Amino acid sequence: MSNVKYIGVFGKRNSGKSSLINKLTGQEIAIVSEVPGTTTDPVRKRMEIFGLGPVVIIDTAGIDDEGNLGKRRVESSRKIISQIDIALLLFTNNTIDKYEKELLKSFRDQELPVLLVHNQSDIISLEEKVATAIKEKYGHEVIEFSCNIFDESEQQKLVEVLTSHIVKKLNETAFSQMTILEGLVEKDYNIVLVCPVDSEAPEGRLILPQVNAIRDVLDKGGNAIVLQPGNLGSYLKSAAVKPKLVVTDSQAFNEVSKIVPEDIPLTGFSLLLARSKGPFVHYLKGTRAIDNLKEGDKLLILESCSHHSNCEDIGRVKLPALISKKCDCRIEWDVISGLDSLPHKIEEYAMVIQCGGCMITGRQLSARLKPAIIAGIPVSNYGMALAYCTGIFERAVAPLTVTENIQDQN
Ligand SMILES: Nc1nc2c(ncn2[C@@H]2O[C@H](COP(=O)(O)OP(=O)(O)OP(=O)(O)O)[C@@H](O)[C@H]2O)c(=O)[nH]1
Ligand SMILES: [Mg+2]
Repeated sequence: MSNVKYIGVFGKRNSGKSSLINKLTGQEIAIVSEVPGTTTDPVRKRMEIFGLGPVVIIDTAGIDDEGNLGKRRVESSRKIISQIDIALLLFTNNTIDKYEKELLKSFRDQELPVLLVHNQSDIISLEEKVATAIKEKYGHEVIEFSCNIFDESEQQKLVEVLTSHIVKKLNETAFSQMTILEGLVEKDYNIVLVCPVDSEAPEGRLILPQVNAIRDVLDKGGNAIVLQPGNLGSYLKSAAVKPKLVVTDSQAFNEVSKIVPEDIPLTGFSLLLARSKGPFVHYLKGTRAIDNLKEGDKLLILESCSHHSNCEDIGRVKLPALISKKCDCRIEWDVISGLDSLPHKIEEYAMVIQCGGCMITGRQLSARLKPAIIAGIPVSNYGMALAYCTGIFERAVAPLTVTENIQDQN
């Protein structure tokens, strides 16, 4: 699961967004100039922030850009909103006008943490009455900043204050994410983890959900029994204590379900992943809507990594074929790759299916699905939809729906 935090920097042209990023990173990575509209496409820079770990800072084009090209730049800046964990909104000259107001509204709609930064305070300093009015109206403190302090140690102090605000805000508003076995493992529980080591398994290692599960069992003081499907039957026969739960790779579910007696709860890693990250309650309901799909309905497949991955085959080939077969009709599908926002005409789709989202944060995932959920479109994810189509869904979700810990993280 990705722990990298994404920080978006927004504001009008020439407010000093690129300058501020250079100060934060201590490098001249973004081009700065007095010409409004210098930054055109979003620019990403990875760095470490003490107390926070790795972050990606995203520089954006001015939100007041004009003309045809300018409008497209504004659009690309806006797209960043659904990809970040915190926004820094820069303004100058004590002025918050329609541009900043619109942005603040978008941030609020996405429940995105925001820091308001009054930049260029060396030219015009922040007025107390403006800061108070902003606090009253929007509930945000304003941080006074300048990128143009001659004394280097004074400049560094300002950077440290800003950084500590970022760390504080992100820690306060940390998007709650369940651990993979949250509510399913306690001290001394025996949890069997079935991890096939076949041609599809990566060379020399386990995959992330398997590693996370082992770690979670150990953290809670339980016992992780890790084995391959072929050893499961003899283990269960000889085990003195019945396991509290068996978790299997979903591909081996059918084989494993024949071995595990009905009175032992059984689930799959991909379902645990879906539960720990994403709007699980919506997934549960939405997945069952596969039965309602009819001839010509259109699916929207959301693939959250833009690089080539083996999920590509699941989303573009396996899943549509399985769904068509399950509902016995021809369906169509579009794929959105990367972190682009959902299409405006989301209502055209009968269902939205999201990948596991291993490369993105829980907030990014929920922000992506929110428009579909608001529009009342059923949402599901790869693991859950596959489980549904292969007939293992009900048994595999049963252990996850009896825990009192289901969080609706939308
Ligand atoms: N005096 C002063 N000048 C600043 C400050 N911050 C930025 N500038 C200057 O303002 C101009 C614009 O700065 P940029 O960092 O390029 O602004 P930007 O918001 O990235 O602008 P666009 O990319 O055009 O949207 C440059 O000439 C900077 O040197 C500041 O705090 N004080
Ligand atoms: Mg710039």
